[in-house]
Amino acid sequence: MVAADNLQKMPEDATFNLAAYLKQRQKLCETALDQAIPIVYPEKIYESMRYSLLAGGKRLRPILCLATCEMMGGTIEMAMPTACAMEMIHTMSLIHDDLPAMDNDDYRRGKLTNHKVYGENIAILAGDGLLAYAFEFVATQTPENVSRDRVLQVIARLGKALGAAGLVGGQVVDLDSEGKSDTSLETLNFIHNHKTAALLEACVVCGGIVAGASSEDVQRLSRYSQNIGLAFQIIDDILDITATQEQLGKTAGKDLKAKKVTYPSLWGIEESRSKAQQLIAAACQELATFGELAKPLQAIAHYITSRNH
Ligand code: GRG
Repeated sequence: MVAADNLQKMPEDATFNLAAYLKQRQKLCETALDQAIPIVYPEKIYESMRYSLLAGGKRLRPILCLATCEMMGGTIEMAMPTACAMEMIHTMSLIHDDLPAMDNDDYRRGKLTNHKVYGENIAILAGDGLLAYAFEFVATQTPENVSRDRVLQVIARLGKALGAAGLVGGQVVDLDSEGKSDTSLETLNFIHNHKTAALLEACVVCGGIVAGASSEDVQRLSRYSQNIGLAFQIIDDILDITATQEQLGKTAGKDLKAKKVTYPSLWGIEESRSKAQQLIAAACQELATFGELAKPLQAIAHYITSRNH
């Protein structure tokens, strides 16, 4: 959930209440996600999938997807299955990232990690189950007023964002870079453009595609989301140093312990913060052409740099 003290740092804007907006959207997403996966036989796997999927989290990805669809003239109903799929995929990536073979973490979203509760074998399968179901969900649940051609485009974009050309590729280079103090800025950017920005981009772009965005607008959305994606990761790196485990809901200070090169380790905290702000300004500028309709996406972009968890 969005902490009130966090939002006070947002630029003043009397016409748009981001805290209320996020709260309302989070609630919509929670309900849709809860309904998306009923528990049937074999119960254990559905319980494990639901354990991580419904463990909280900011729901930033589905909210971005819904907000973009609305900005481009679509409705929440049109984008909700895609938005839920994004959160399923994000959650599966967190489950696998936390495994002993990867980051080996005990806590996530303030709770024990999936493998700590269900065991490694079920955690791997819960991730696999969420990944497969995400695609099925988009294909079968997207309402009829979204053309099948758009649904196909969403599925293709999603596959690309997740595979070796996206999250998986970013994770591979991240694993390779562990403990290497000579990791270059270029490699660091590669990791985060793929590990973090690719899924955020898919959320925004697919929200636009569902609503029928033109290819020119898709390019704009793509540039907006690549900028917020990198800014998001810079802030994530800063929070790993400055925030507590309680605020993060996961182990703090992990990057330093793992001797990982991060943005603050290259630039320092203040310079990193200022680079993140520059990226957010550029992201907001990309959407200027949409006028008032861009307010939610622009406010979410600012929230990314002001968040404390
Ligand atoms: C996608 C097929 C497939 C495999 C996964 C493990 C892996 C490959 C990739 C790792 C991806 C990863 C964990 C990236 C980090 C992204 C990130 C910054 C997560 C934190 O996001 P928040 O702060 O978390 O939005 P909440 O809990 O609020 O949703």
